[in-house]
Amino acid sequence: MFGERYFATRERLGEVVNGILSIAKATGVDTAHRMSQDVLDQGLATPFLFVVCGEVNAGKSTLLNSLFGQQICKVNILPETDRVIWYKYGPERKDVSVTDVLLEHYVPIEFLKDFNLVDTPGTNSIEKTHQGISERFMPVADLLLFVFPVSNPWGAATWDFLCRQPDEILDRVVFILQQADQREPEDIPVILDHLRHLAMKRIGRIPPVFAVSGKMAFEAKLSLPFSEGKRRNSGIIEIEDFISKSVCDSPSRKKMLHSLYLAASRVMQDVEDRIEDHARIIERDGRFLEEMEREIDAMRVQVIRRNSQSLGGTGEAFQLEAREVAKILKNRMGIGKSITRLITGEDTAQLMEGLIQDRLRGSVEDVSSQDFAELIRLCCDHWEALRSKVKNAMGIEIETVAEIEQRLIASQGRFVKRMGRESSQGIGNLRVRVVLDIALRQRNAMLKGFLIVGLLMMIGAGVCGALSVPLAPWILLGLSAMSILILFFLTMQSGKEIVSEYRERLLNSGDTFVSALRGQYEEGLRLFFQDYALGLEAVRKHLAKQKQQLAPRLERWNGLFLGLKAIEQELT
Ligand SMILES: Nc1nc2c(ncn2[C@@H]2O[C@H](COP(=O)(O)OP(=O)(O)OP(=O)(O)O)[C@@H](O)[C@H]2O)c(=O)[nH]1
Ligand SMILES: [Mg+2]
Repeated sequence: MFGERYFATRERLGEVVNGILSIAKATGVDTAHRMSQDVLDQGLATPFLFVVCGEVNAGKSTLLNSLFGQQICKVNILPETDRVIWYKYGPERKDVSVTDVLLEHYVPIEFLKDFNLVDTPGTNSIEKTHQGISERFMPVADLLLFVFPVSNPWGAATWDFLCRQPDEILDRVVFILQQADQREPEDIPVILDHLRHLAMKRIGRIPPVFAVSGKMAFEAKLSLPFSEGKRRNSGIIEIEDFISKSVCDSPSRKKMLHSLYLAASRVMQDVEDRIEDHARIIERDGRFLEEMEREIDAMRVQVIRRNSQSLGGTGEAFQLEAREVAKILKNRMGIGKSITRLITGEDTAQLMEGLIQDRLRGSVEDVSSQDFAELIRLCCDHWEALRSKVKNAMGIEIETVAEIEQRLIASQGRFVKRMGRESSQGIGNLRVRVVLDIALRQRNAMLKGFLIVGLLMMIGAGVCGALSVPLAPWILLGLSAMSILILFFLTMQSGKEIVSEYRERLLNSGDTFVSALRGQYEEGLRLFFQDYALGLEAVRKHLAKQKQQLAPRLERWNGLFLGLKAIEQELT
C-alpha cells in the first residue's frame, strides 16, 4: 500500500507512545496535559483523505478501485455517483446518510483505516453538492485527484470548479487523464501538454499530471496470475509512486507526528524526573534505614558496655551464693556428721555443686530477667519515637509498640533460660567439685584410719580383759581413747581447712565464672537486639519493593528513550 515508510514510522511511534503512556501510568505521571486524546488520535489514527473530482463518467470511481485494487466504488456506464460518498473503515458494511448529498459508506477493509476516500458525483451534475464538497473536504483532503476523461478533458464544469479553489487547495491538486487506453499511446503526450497549457492559463499553475487507464490497471491487479506488464502499461505505477511520496512527505502529517513526538518527549521527561525522584527517595530512605540500624546497634553496644562488666550483678550474686554455700559446707563438716558420713558414704562435693548450681541459676535468671525487663522498657520507648519517625519520613506503618514488646518478652524468656543453663555449666567448669572431692576423700581416708585404730584398740582391750591379761586392757583402752580424741581433733581441724579452702577457691572463681558467662550474655544481647531490629523488616521490605520496581522501569525508560530517538531521526 502507499506510504509504507510513513505508516511504519507511525506504527513505531504508536508503540513507543503506548509504552510511554503505560510507564507514565505506572510511575504516576499525569499525561493528560501533555498528550491529550486529540493529539494521540491526530498523530496516530487520522486516515489520509483522498478526494476525487471530475465530470460524470470521467472514470473517477474506476480510478479509486484501480488504486486500491478492490471494487470499493460502484462503476457504471450511466451516471452512477449522485451524491458524495465517503468511504471509511467499519467493522461491518453499512451506509449512513448524513445529508441528502453526503453518504458515509463503512466497509470492513483494512486499508480504509489508513485511507479515507471521497468519491464525488460529476462536476457537471448537481451544482449544490460541490458547495458541500468544497466546504467539508477540500480544506482537509491530503490529495485532490481531478479526473479528466481522455475523450474530453476540456469540460467547462471541472475547470470552473478548479478556478474557484484557493491556492492552498490547489497545492494538493493532481490531474489524472483517465481512460488513456481509449487513445493511441502517441496521442497521450499531446493531450497532456494541452492539459498543462490549459492549467497554466486557467489556474496559473501546472499541478502534477498523470495519464492512466484505470480500467486496465484494475484488471491487471485482479488478474491471475498478476499481470505486471499490463499494470505498467496502464500508467498506474507513476500515480502510485506519486501518492506514496505525498504520503511520506506530507508536511501536515509530519507535523502531526512531530507534535506527537514532542508531546511524547515531554512525557518521557516527566517520567524521567519521576524516576529520578523515586531513586532519590529510595536512596534517602536507604540512608534513613541505615541510620536507624546504626542507632539500634549503638544501643546494643552501649548496653553491652554498661551491663557486661558487672554482668548485670551476676558477680555480686556469685559472691553472695559462694559465702552461703560455704556456710552450709561448714555445717556439714561437724564431727558427728563427718563421722557418720565415714560410714554412710561421702556425697558432699556433689551436693555442694548441685546446691550452688541451683542457687546461682535462680540468681542469674533473676538478674537476667531484671536486666532485660529494663531493656524492654528502653526499647519500647525507643520504638515509639522510631515509629513516628518512619511514618513521617517514609509514610509507612511499622509494628506497634505492643507487637514489639511481645517479641522482646519472648526473646527475654529465651535469654533467661539460656543464662540459667550457662550458669550451671559454668559452675561445673570451675572444677571446685573435683578439688573438694579429692580433699574430702583424703580427709576421710585419714579419719577412717584413726577410727579403725581406735576401734581395734577397743576390741583388743575387750579381748585382753576377757582373757584376764593384766594391764593390757587398760593400756589398749587408753590408746583407743587417744585415737578417738585425735580423730575428733583432726575432724574439726581438717573440716575448717576444707571449708576455708573451698570458700576461698569459690570466691576466687567468681571472675572466671562471670567472664565465662560474659560471652553468652553478649550473645544473648546480640540476639535480643536482632529481635528488636526485626521490627524494621517492614521498612526493608518496602525499600526492596521500591528498588525492585525501579530497576525494570529504568530499563524500560531507556528502551523507550532509544525508540523515541530513532523516530526523531526518521521525522527530521
Ligand atoms: N475504456 C475505459 N473505460 C473506462 C475506464 N475507466 C472507466 N471506464 C468506463 O467509464 C464508465 C464510467 O466509469 P466510472 O468509473 O463509473 O466513472 P465515474 O466518473 O465514477 O462516473 P459517475 O460516478 O457517474 O460520475 C464505465 O462504463 C467504465 O467502465 C478506462 O480506463 N478505460
Ligand atoms: Mg462514480
